[in-house]
Amino acid sequence: MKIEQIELRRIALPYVAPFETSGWRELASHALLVRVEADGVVGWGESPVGIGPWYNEETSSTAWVMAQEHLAPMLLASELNRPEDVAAVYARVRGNRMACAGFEFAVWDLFGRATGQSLRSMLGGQRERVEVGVSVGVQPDLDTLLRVVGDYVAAGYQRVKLKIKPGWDLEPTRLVRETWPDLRLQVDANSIYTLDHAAHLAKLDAYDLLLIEQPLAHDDIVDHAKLQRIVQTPICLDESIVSPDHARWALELRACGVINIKPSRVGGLHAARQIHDMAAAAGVPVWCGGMLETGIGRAANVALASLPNFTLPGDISASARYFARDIVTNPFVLNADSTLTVPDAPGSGADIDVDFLDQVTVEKVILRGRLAG
Ligand code: NPG
Repeated sequence: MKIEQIELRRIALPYVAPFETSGWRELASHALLVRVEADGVVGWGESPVGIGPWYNEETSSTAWVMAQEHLAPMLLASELNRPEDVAAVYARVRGNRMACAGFEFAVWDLFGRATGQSLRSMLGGQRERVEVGVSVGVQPDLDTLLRVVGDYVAAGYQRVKLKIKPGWDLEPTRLVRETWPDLRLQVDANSIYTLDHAAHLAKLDAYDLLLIEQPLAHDDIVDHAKLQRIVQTPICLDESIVSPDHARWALELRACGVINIKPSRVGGLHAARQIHDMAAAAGVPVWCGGMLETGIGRAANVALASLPNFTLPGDISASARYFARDIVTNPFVLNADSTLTVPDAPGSGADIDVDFLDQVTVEKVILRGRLAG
C-alpha cells in the first residue's frame, strides 16, 4: 500500500481545567493530527505534543516542522505492507518520537479500516473493557485537592494518581489516603527529585501506593535503580523509557517495578507492544499512560491497554474529564466499574467530528506523493 495524501493539522482545544505538574501547566491540547489516505480509505493519528519542551524535548512547533519536512515525505515515499513497516520507515529518525507516533497511529487506523479489523484485534488485545483511573494535577491547596479527588471518586474512578513535587508530596498523599483508605492510589513526580531526596521519598511507603512514577531525571535509569533499593513502593518509569532498548536496560538494571507505556512517547504502537512483551517476560506489570489526548489518541491508548500485561489501571479517563467537546462524535464515557469500553469497529473506532475539528484547527497543510523525495 502506498499513502497517497497526508493532511496535517495543529489544533488548539482548551481543557476543562488547567493541568499542573511538578514543572509546568497545560491549558489546552496543541496536538498535531495526521490524516492519511490510500485507495479511498482514511486513517487518523495524534501526536500529543505540548506547547513547550517540558515533558520531553518535543513541542507542537517541532512536531509541525518535522512532520512537513521529513516524516510526511518519508511516509509518502514508502511502500507499506503492514502497519509495523512504519517503524522501519522512521528507524533512522533520531528522537522526535511523538511526531513519528502520530503517523504510525494513522497507518494502523488506515489498515484496520481497509481490512475491517479493530485496532484491538490487530494488536492482539484481549479485554473488551480496560480499567482506568484519573490523574489529578497539583492543586492550589489541600481543601481543593480533597474536593477534586472527591468529585472524581464520586464520578466512579477507582484509581487516582496525584502529581507531586517538593512541598506538595507527603501531606497531600497522606490526606487522600486517610480520606479514602481503600482507593487505589499512586503518585507522579515528573522528574523533579534527585537521589538526595531518597529518604524523603521512602516516607511515601507509609501510604500503600501502587507506585511512585518517574521521581528522578527524565533521562535517568541508573539512579532510579539505586532508589528502588531504598524505597519499598515500586518505582514506575515513564519519561526514561523512550524505546524498547531503554525498557530492556531498565529491566536488566532492575530500575523499576512497573513501566508506564505511552505509545506516543516510544514512537508508536509497534514499539509499545514490544515493551509490553518484554516487561511481561520479565514479570513486570505495565499500564497505559496518558498525554491528555483527544478522542483520536485516546482510542489508540485504549486499544493498547487491552493487551494482557496491562494489569494496572491506565491514565485514560473519559473524554469529559478533559474537554467540554471532543473532536470525535463518539467520545469515551466511564463505565460504572471504572473502565472504558474498547472499540470493536474497524481501525481505532474514532469517528471524527470534522465540523468541530475545523473550528479548533489552527493550521492545516496537505501533502501529496509527488512531494516525496
Ligand atoms: O489523563 O492523559 C491524562 C493525563 C495523565 O498525568 C498525566 N499525564 O506526566 O504522565 C504525565 C502527564 C502528562 C500530561 C505529561 C500532559 C505530559 C503532558
